[in-house]
Amino acid sequence: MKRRSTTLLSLAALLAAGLTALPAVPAAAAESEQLKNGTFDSTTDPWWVSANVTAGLSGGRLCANVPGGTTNAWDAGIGQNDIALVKGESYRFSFYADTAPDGHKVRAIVGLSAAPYDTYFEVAPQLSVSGNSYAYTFTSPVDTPQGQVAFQLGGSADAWRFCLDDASLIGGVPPEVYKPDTGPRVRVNQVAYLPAGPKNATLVTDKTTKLRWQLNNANGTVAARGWTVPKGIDPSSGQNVHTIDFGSQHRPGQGFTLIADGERSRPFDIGTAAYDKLRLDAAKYYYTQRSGIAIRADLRPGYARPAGHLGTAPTGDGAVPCQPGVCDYTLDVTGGWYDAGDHGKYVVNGGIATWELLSTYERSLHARTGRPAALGDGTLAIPESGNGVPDILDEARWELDFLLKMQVPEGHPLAGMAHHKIHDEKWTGLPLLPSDDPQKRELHPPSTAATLNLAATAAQAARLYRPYDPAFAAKALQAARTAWTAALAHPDLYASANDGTGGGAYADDNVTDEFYWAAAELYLTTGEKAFETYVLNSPVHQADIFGPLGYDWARTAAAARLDLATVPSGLRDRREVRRSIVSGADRYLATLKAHPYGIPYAPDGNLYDWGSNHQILHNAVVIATAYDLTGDGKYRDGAVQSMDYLLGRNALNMSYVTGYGEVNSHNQHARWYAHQLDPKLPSPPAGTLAGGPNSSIQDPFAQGKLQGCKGQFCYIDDIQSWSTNEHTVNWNSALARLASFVADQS
Ligand code: 9MR
Repeated sequence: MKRRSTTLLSLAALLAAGLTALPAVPAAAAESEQLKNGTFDSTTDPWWVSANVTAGLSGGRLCANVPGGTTNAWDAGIGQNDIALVKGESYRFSFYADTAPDGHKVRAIVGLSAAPYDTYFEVAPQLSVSGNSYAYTFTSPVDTPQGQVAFQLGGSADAWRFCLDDASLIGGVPPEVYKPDTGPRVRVNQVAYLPAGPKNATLVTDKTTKLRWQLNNANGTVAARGWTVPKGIDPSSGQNVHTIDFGSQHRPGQGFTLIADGERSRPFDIGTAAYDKLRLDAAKYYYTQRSGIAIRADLRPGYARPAGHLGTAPTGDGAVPCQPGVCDYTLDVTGGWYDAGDHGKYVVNGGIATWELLSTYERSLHARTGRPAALGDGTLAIPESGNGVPDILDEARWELDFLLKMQVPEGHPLAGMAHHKIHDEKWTGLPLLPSDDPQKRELHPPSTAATLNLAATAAQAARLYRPYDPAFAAKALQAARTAWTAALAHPDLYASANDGTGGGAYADDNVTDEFYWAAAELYLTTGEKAFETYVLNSPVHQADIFGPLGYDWARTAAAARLDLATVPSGLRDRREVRRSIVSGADRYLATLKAHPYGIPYAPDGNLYDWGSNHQILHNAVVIATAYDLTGDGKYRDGAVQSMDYLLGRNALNMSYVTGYGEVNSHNQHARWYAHQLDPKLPSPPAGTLAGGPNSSIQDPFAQGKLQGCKGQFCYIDDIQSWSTNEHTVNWNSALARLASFVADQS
């Protein structure tokens, strides 16, 4: 049945009101309907219906009786297949729907009808008993003859009825132009500037000559005034910008605003409290990432959930087999942290994240401003709080125990090597609690990179846990030695870039940096000559490793270099090592000074990398370490200033840390913090870092909205944008580390 759409109604209303300015109508000939029989006048063909649903015609609609008691949205549904989608073409997807009882949701998708069942567009509107029309525009990221429109109806405890009419997918429509709401043009750190720290802001304006600015207190009185400095076009955003330096203002307070060019910034504080909290929140993130343990409501109100992936095969991690043909044993790999928004657990990424948490703690032992008690026992509200061990060590231990379980046991081929990863056989949809994951779990082949990651982190753990748990320290060191020997015997077992179904590939075919890192940690813990010699002879040791992109899970040389520079040892050329940190920091500081948004990040070709936010943090960590080494305030200020960008001084005018700043990322791609898709689920916890701008926008959602984006604009706070807006353990560790440094500067 053809219903009058709400668009037509409002157009009629406009005409009745005497308004003649009609929206531009695209040439009708270019538009073409892709769905067959969306009006259900005499039949429901060619729509399919899942076996557990009964559907038929009712009042010129297709009505479906949906059973209760299913788990996932895709456990029940109706749809149509064999729809040709054209890459780069925009489509208007529209339908009418009603429901009984009121308030049910439908997950309406356009995707692939065959494995791997990719979703190109999805919405989940809440339906009403009286019925509504819905219309959306998206751009297809692929060419396929196997497109599908589906209405997923599962996941409800109770039975319900869904009725559909006027389903339409029209190709050739003008693309929807996505324009982010960037708010006031004065861009500040929306959280806090340190009283004694640098205070900078960026003004977006067409004006090319200097302008007046003023800083207002919360009560509206003027606290400071000055002139902007015009900077021209900023390549990272394409905007014409000025900078504002109000560093002369030292008095603490809340609710300041900065006014320039007729615009008032979002409010911010001058104070230190936010960083004490951020240090803890960034580290508290890990508890709710834990696998194999129920998350307690008393420790994380709103985040309680059953333990995920306990038990055995096929869906538990208690006795996980390998992928077919890879091994003939099973391993108990329960525990550890989930990597990100998915349920995978990856040794290389878990390893670098563990190193960074451990290093946050280790820095507090050695740095001039370090305060070990700040992350000590009782600070993180975790089950182990009160056991006499610093909480940050307890949290890292949860992952370390898992990493050790990934090592191939004695008596098997490749004994001593570490399996690269363990995850689902196939990708799952969102939302999905870890405890509801129906997929088969599999171990993937051992790799040299994973083995060296294990060696490095277990060796580091051995020195840090020795005062608290000597037996664990000894076990960790033994595992590290075993891994090191195994890696030397199998130096080129690389994880395949094609092994990315059901989990991330984390492929890396250059492991000279991982060898260097493992040798460095083994040396720092044991002081043994053989490891020192390996470090000194490594081609990475003298190399210039501080390039524009920050260190990360694949580029681990900096982990070694930073520790060799800061952890006490008798390393023969330790002075040169320390000097290399300072010269890397000088370069990052020069980048920051030249950047009108004040960041130590200017990637080649302005190509923001996947997870750019943590790379910015990592470059800032190098600057912070130069301060720890030299005590020179310019490095302290550079590191502190880098935080401004993450907390709102950026082209999008948003904080990338959940719960921090007036406008902040809170829809990160996540299966169990999927509040955007299911209001009963929480958003990510406060202190969760979003990956941030990623020029390559690999996910279809971002491709539909951000095509042609420039640098800083390649980000969208939507749960579907897994390439710009995921959260992950190795990014939050960067936040924990820098937040900890900044908190120590108060
Ligand atoms: O952060 C990872 C990025 O560097 C890689 O290029 C990308 C592709 O392998 O994977 C990213 O990591 C994701 C992983 O594959 C799966 N879990 C979520 C991770 C963050 O998006």
